[in-house]
Amino acid sequence: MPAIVPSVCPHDCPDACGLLVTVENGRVIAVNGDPDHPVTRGYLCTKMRHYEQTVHSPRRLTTPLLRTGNKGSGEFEPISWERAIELICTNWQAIIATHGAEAILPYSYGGTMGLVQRNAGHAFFNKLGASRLDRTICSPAKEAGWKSIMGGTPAMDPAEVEQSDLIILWGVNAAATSIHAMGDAQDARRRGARLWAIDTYQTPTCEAVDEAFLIRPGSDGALALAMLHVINREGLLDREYISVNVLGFDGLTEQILQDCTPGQMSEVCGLPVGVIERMAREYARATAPFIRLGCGLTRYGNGAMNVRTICCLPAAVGAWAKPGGGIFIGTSTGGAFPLHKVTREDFMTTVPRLVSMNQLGAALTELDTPPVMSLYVYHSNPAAIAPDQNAVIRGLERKELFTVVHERFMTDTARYADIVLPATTSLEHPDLYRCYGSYHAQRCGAAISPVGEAKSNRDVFCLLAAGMEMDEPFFDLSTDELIEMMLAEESPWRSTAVTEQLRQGKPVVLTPSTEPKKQWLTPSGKIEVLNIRADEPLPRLLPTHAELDGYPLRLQPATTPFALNSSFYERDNLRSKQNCMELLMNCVDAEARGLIDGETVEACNDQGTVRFVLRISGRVPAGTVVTEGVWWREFIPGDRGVNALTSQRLTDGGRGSTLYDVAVEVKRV
Ligand SMILES: Nc1nc2c(c(=O)[nH]1)N[C@H]1C(S)=C(S)[C@@H](COP(=O)(O)OP(=O)(O)OC[C@H]3O[C@@H](n4cnc5c(=O)[nH]c(N)nc54)[C@H](O)[C@@H]3O)O[C@H]1N2
Ligand SMILES: Nc1nc2c(c(=O)[nH]1)N[C@H]1C(S)=C(S)[C@@H](COP(=O)(O)OP(=O)(O)OC[C@H]3O[C@@H](n4cnc5c(=O)[nH]c(N)nc54)[C@H](O)[C@@H]3O)O[C@H]1N2
Ligand code: SF4
Ligand SMILES: [Mo]
Repeated sequence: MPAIVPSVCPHDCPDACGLLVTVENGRVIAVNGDPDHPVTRGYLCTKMRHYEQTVHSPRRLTTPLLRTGNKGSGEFEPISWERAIELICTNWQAIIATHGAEAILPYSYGGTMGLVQRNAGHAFFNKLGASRLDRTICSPAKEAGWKSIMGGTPAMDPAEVEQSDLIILWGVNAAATSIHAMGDAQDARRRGARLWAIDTYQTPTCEAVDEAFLIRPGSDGALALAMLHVINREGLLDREYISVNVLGFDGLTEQILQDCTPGQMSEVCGLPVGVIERMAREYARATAPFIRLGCGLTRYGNGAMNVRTICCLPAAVGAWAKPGGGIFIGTSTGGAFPLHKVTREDFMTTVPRLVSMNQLGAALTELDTPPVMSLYVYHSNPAAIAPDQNAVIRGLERKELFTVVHERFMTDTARYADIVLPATTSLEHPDLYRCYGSYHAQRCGAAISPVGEAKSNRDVFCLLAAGMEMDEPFFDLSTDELIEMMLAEESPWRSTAVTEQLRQGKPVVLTPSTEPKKQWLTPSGKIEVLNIRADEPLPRLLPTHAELDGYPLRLQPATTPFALNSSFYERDNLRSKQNCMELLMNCVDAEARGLIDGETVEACNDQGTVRFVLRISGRVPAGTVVTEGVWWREFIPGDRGVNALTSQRLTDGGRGSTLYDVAVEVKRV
């Protein structure tokens, strides 16, 4: 008889869906959405609908491997776990003796979001004294922009969207990346709310809204400033709300009256003046306008400023005062579980150097004092996902670099490893999950035993700790014992009853310790449009990096519904829905270059050259080209992926990646 086992989706997605896993004879035969999970409501995205095909994929790594061919060749022979751990520890001991422990660099990110498995390496590397990784590839500019105006104010409840009459999906491809939020927005629309999307090209989300506004990459700040200009000019500000809740609004209006007319900003963002004016009026006149702010507009040299400027809009019209009004950027439930019990910063005896994950290429090829002599990668695929792929690969090719990759599949990164270790999928290990799209959390156990000889992140770090002769009792604790330690500590975010439900594996709702929208957690207690502590005290127009690069087309590396970053490319059915690594281009740009639909083209800039199959498409405005997905090298037309065109430059706040701030020229091969 098959058994139904509850689990949680481990992916880097706002939802952390509740799963119901059907297990028969130790194998997963189906995975469904939990109908009783308040966010999931029984439906999963296309990617996870057949997760059993990932779990039991013939491509799964099932034993440790030792490199036999050149780096990158993918030639390996199986070895035992004992031998693998012994080789890693002997190499590390030699490196530490010669260069010191800072010569070892961990690299991890979003393969699993479970609190224990995601953070499993921290205690080990803290104890070792290895270099620390600045995990800033995703959305730190969004957080920095929010923080500079809203301080530590928690996110509003996204469920309020149902009370809004104007919903703006701003720089978020919700139909692909937050399907349940998209469902909520559609429900509100059916009840009469208007739904807008603001994007750089016609995404699946744009297809599903009342009106989509396509702007130039990184120009959201210009659009928001122009809207504020119009709202002010036409007397649509909520002056009473501003006088009580907002600091420094007059300084902003003075600045934008001169410099940010719709005419001037239209040149920057590409929308006609009349459209900007209409957007401003409709936004200001809506009863409870709700903005869902995505990551799209944040991965630019001006990303934090874009967020900060958009955050002035609800303050200007008093949207926060109404149920359903405001901006949602994502929940932050850090206070709910004492993660320090897993990460053990107290194991550090010194504070080792911090290396940006966005500058891995430079770290591997340029750092000295000491050079990086060993890289340990777990639940991440930097050879594909990190910016400036050419620099990353040059680094990974270094003969003296000792690379270990703990993975489920033979990824682009694993191909460069000296030793590959097989990793469990989320159905093969326990964990505790929270999420960033709502205030839910859930704990789960393993649904099946590990496939082959795969081991979880936590279990591997316990073996490595023993191999490096670390005598901390912490490394004898199981994942469940660590979860129990976190749950045992009381937190205002969860009552005793909620903690008990977590122990039983039920989805729960966490309660933020401050009530959102009631209080501004900034030094002045107001929304700080004027922030005297920031380098730029007031929001203003900042340029992107790429507009100064001198290449004519802006490239958008975008997300696809059929993959999640570089995950899911093992699945033939999902890959075939993406067709191949395409470059979408407007017919105007194609004609100007004499390019034909379906031919192989090369996009190039100062970082590198990448081959794509050209797709002439009306979904992309002239001047912008788009490619979707982060493809594995074995499936692409050339030998480099899209990140050979992205750069190691950082955002204006938060030290984030500028993965979308790219300019290129495109030509026939
Ligand atoms: N199916 C799927 N789901 C995912 C992921 C995935 O790869 N695939 N990735 C996961 C991860 S790690 C993350 S961080 C989230 C990200 O999810 P989102 O927050 O949705 O971010 P993106 O999809 O990166 O970008 C959102 C949209 O912004 C647009 N955009 C790009 N630049 C600009 C700009 O300058 N202005 C405006 N207005 N729009 C712009 C892009 O075209 C895209 O449609 O999704 C998660 N979920
Ligand atoms: N061009 C371009 N580049 C991007 C993006 C983009 O949209 N375009 N998105 C960026 C963003 S937002 C992010 S967050 C990053 C994400 O970058 P990554 O965090 O590297 O995410 P993935 O590409 O999904 O790779 C995760 C890997 O972890 C492995 N894995 C899964 N579970 C486990 C486990 O339990 N243990 C171990 N050891 N391995 C496991 C998976 O097999 C997979 O290969 O990429 C960034 N890079
Ligand atoms: S990737 Fe997101 S939408 Fe899909 S199942 Fe996981 S949590 Fe749910
Ligand atoms: Mo991300």
